[in-house]
Amino acid sequence: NHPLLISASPTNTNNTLTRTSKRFSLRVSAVSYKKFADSALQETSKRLLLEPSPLQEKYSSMTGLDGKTQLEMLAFKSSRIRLLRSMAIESETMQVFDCAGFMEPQFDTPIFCANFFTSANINIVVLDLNPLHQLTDYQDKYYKNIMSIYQKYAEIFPWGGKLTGESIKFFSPLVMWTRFSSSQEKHEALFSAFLEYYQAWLEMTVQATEEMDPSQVRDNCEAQHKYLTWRAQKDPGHGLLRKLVGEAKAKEVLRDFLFNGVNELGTKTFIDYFPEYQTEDGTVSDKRSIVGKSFETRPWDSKGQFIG
Ligand code: BLA
Repeated sequence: NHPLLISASPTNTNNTLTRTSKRFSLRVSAVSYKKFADSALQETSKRLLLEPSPLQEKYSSMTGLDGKTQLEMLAFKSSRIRLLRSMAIESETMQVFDCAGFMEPQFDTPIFCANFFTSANINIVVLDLNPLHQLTDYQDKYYKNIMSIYQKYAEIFPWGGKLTGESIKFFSPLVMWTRFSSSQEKHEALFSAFLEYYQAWLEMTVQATEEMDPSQVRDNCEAQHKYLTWRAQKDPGHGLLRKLVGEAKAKEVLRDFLFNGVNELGTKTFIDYFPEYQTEDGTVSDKRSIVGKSFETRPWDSKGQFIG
């Protein structure tokens, strides 16, 4: 129990107790992602002054409609990090972890993105520093020198096969996209990969120089807004989240917590950014994808060059 968590929810005097008892009950299940968030926060507070996000008062924990599934949220900010948030979902049959870090728009540093879904049979993993821009300069600046991080895990976590084609432009050459069945070894490797990617993101965050040119700041802001708009509308976790907490609550969690900023950072709509999703009557298509599944193999070479 790190002090950050307790200071984050001053109103919940029971916090320590709930978390301790949950930890205990977790010993029966194979995987818990709670320590992932704890470790990331610990690393962050070594480098930056973290404050609780105003979102933390509204979102700390929820119970699913089944009365059993637990959802736990953490949300922090710092002078340069607009939002660092995580959600861990735990039930008897499944564990989900969604952790993201979004910068203030004066910075063009990538978005930290860890999305882990674990059920009895399968793990679905995306771990990446999602790029804000697609330019070669940008790739060189942020990824070229750290491709070794990806290479270190390439063998144990091979490319997960075809995915929603639209997703690839939100991923960087560093992305770890993989599926595997659970084993102690894989889960330990996932933990160290998570921390290593997180450390790389943290280092970029600390080193980043603030953009002074208003048009560049606008570009960063729009790129982040486009990203949030995509994920708030089409993220693959939506279906499960709706099942767990119901339609209305899921929408609120998605737009206000997980992809916070979608209502504040810009005014463009989903259709403005992704017109190919417009249906005859002007609404957004329910389809997850227009282009379909693609990229059977990794579309970047080991140096991070896009090979399509
Ligand atoms: C599956 N999650 C997936 C897949 C991807 C991602 C690529 C494979 C299916 C596909 O190709 O769409 C993750 N996709 C991402 C991420 C980005 C993206 C991170 O575009 C970022 C830009 N996953 C979660 C959460 C839940 C979850 C919070 O992150 C549940 C609450 C569940 N993901 C989940 C499930 C599947 C999945 C159940 C398998 C079902 C499916 O493929 O539809």
